Amino acid sequence: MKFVTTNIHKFEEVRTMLKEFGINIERVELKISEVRGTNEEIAMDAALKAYSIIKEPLIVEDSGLFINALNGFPGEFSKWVYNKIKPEGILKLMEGVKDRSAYFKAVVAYTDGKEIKTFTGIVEGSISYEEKGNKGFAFDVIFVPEGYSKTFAEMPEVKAKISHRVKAFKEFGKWFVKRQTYEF
Ligand code: ITT
Repeated sequence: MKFVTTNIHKFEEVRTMLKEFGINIERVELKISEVRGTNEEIAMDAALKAYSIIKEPLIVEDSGLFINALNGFPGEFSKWVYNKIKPEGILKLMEGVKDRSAYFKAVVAYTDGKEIKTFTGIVEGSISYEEKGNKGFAFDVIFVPEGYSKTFAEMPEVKAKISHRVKAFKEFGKWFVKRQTYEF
């Protein structure tokens, strides 16, 4: 199965987990222009665009960090915001803000050219007061999942179990296996 992404971290975070479902993924790097919209709309649009190029069953994933006190910012703009202001810039925006609750969301879109399906995963948590840890990527250094006191960047083994991405891909895995069972 092709996983179309320019982000190697996304790929590495789900590769082993998907093997447990008997799904072997191969990363394909394609520059696809993203539409403006929700993670669902972006993922579905990207899946269809990628399919028109590679013409094989594939998955794409669109994700982001949503901070409640900032009305969901950076959300669908996470990649761009990360490149511009880094976690440091987010911490500045959050100075003096009491409600630090936030969540990561990932939407996986699968298409085989005939059908298109999406699977969503969310992990709740909060924004830390400083950057911590050196594992993971992007906003992992400032995201503390609910029930923990360390950031994702300090606990990759926890992230591998509870992340938005892992949840979304597990839903996909379950659906895909079931679908194969009933296919003749
Ligand atoms: P694609 O080629 O798959 O699109 P991308 O990195 O451009 O790779 P997105 O457009 O979905 O992916 O942007 C998601 C951004 O959200 C990502 O670049 C990070 O800034 C942030 N993000 C998503 N998941 C994250 C995670 O698990 N840890 C830290 N930051 C994350």
